[in-house]
This record gives sequence, C-alpha cells and structure tokens, in this order.
Amino acid sequence: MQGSGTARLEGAASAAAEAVRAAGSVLIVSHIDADGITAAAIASSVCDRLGKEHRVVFLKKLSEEGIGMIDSAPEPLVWICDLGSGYLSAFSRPGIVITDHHVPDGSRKAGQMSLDSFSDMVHVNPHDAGMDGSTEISGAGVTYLVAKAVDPSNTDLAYLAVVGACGDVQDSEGRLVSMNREILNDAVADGSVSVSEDLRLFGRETRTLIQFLQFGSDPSVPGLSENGAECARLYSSLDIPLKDGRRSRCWNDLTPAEKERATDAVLSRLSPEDAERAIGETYTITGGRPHTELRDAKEYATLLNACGRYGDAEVGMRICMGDADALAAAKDRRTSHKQNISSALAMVKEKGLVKRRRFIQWFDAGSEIQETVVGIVAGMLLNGDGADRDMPIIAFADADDGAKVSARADRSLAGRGLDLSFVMRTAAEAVGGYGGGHSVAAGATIPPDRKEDFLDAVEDIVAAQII
Ligand SMILES: [Mn+2]
Repeated sequence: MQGSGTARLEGAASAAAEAVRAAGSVLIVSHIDADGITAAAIASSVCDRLGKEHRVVFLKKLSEEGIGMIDSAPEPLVWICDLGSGYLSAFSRPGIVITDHHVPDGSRKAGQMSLDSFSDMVHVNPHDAGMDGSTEISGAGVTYLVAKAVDPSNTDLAYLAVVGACGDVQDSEGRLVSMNREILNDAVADGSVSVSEDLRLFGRETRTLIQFLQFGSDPSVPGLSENGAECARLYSSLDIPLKDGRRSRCWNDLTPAEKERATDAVLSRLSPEDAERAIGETYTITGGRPHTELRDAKEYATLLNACGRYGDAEVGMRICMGDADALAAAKDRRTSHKQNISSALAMVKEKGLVKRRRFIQWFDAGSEIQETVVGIVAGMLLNGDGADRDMPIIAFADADDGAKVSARADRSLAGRGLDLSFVMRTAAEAVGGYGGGHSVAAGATIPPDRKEDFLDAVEDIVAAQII
C-alpha cells in the first residue's frame, strides 16, 4: 500500500516540478506556521536555483481575500504550500501548483489528483495517495518532494522538511515515520541532520540544565516540573556541574555518561507509560550553531512558529535561508510570544473561563487573547490542569472576519473516532462559516453571533463520533 502511495505522490510531485520548470515567474503562497515557513523556504530556494523570478506571500489562512489575490496574481504560476487542498474548487485561474497535506476539498472528484484537465491545476497531497497527512508527511515534506523532482541535488533542503514535520508535531509517536522517514534519510545522507535517542523534553540547546527539567512538559516530571531548586539538587546529587566556567551548560553539553545518569534519574520518577513516551528520537541540525535554536529541529520549529504568530513569517523564512541577522530579530519576537502565552493562560484560569458541556468544553477569550495564539492556549489547558483531557476543547477569539475558533483534543480521542477536522468544517458550515484542519487540531471562522448554535452543532457531531 505504502509503496504504490509513494509512487502516486512522487508522480504528482514530478508533474508539479514540470510546471515550476516551465513557468516564467512564480508567486509562492504559504502558511505562516513553521511547516509553511519551511515549505516557502524550500520553494523559494528551488526558484532561486532555477534562476526564476518569484515572490513569496504568507497567509494566516486561505480566506476569500487570499483566493482573490491568487486568482488575480500576474505570475503565470502560483505555487501554494501547506494550504489550498481544502479549497480546490475555489480557484478560477489556470497555473496552480498545490503542495499541501491537509484533507482535500471533498467537492472535487476522485481521479483529479494531478494535471487537472479543466483548471490546469497540479495537486500534490498525501491523502490523494492513500496516506495520512497528519503523521506521514507535512506541507514542507510535500514541497520538498517537488524540490527533489526538480533536481535530485536539492536533498540539501531535506532538513527544512524535517523541521516542518516537527513543527506540525508529526513526530508525536517519538519518531518520524513513513514519507517523513524517507525525507529524514535524505537529510541524514546529506549530512545536515543527525538522529539520536534522547530525553524528548524541549530546549536541549537553548535552555539551561535546570530550565530543561523545570519547564519541560509532555510529560512533566513529578517533583521536578516547576521546581527549580529540586532540579538543581538532582544535578548536584548526580555530580553534574551546571556551568562550564561562566557559561551555563545546556542538555546537549552533557557528556554521554552525564546524560545517562540524568536520564535514568528522570525516568525513575515517571510512570512506565510516561517514561516510554519521554524517550525517542531527537533531530540535530548539524549546520546550526550549538546553543542556538537552529541546532535542534524542535527548537527551530518553535522559533519559526513564533515568527509566524507575530506577523514575521518572512523573517522566519530568511532564517531558513541562512540570514544570520534574521535570527536576532526573531529572538525579540520569541520573548514577547512566551510572555503573551503565559499571561493568556493565566487569564483563562484566573477568570475560570472554561465551561463544560456534556461532550465538549469551551471558552470565549473575546479580544483578550490574540486569535493567532488562542489555539496554543487551548492546547496548553488540555495538557495542564486547566481543562479536562477526556473531551475536546473549543476556544473562541475575536478576529477581523468573524469569530476565530480553535479546537484541540487529546490524541486518545482520535482513537475513539473523533475527527475535529470534520467537526469544525461541518459545524461551521451549518452556521454560515468555514473550517477544517486535522483530527486532533482544527479550526474555523464563524459569524460572531452564532457561537451558541455552533457549539450545539459541535456537540451533536462529537457525541456521534466518539464511541
Ligand atoms: Mn502543515
């Protein structure tokens, strides 16, 4: 199954490569998250290398305005990355290549996968090849397949697709699988990524040893999480110095023996299930300077996500394309990003905004939380003590074009039949909005005065889906 799926996906990628090669100039349109930013960097590098005139536009989502902009763009080819599959029937212009991994627009008929006869559209999407776009390949990965079809020596861009996949949390089982694994193999063969088994807490390069354990979550470590003094005692009892001269050491500065001692101590505090989940693959970007975000795929992706959320996707793309000044600009963004999220999380908890219904829980942040971060806050509530893990959480925030909805659920609910992508799309359409996404993370935009009706519709569908 996977073999033929791979061939179909690569066939579509070849058709896309032909279209890019043939185009006089290209408009690249991409999504503002880490996956979209790395996808844009890959597409832009491909155009650079082909000597093709191109410009890049980042979109938060594909709104009517975005579709209009694409339809009226003067470039003969528009290459849409990490977006577009949900809107296949919305475009009216010829000359469109879509490299995306979101669930495709159902109104389009099967068999229209590549080189569409009526719209001249090339659609490269894992779902059309029988694969799961939420775990097997990301938008950057699909874009990378086109890069490789344009020129086999473009494997030096594979590491960006690894970062993109990590940004979309496609490594949540502890390692990248399927097509992502193939792409990872390209990056390893190229020498730009090295793989190791390690403790999968966040911040291996940029956090101090204490911060690494203190703020590491998913899983959080009993006795160590949120307790810096206890973390310091642990390292001291294991004879692991916190500093090297005057500089603080990070997790990746530890010797193998030190890492083993610290890892054993951490694992001994976890339940067997959490301990298993805490160990997995980590991906080091060999060209990234040690002690920077650019050295670790997860930290790299987090940096790019912060860029996107604060209207700086272009800066993120410049980082991906090797611009050293861009990193300093992004750092300032990241600081404000963290402050924003932690104050938003505290606000939701203090005001007791989360309300429970029978099958769902929800909160309305109004204008108090930026629409670009409300989904993160919802996810953090689910993973912490702010919400109930057994039901999906629906969050509202005010946006320019209506009420922005973010829905998140624990992965275990997907195993019981929950598909938030379907829930958001169907419930939004029922109230005159639109939505979509993935099984455990999806979103919608709805008319602001229809929130109650929307929640009723969501609850009905969720109740029917979960067994
Ligand atoms: Mn994506």
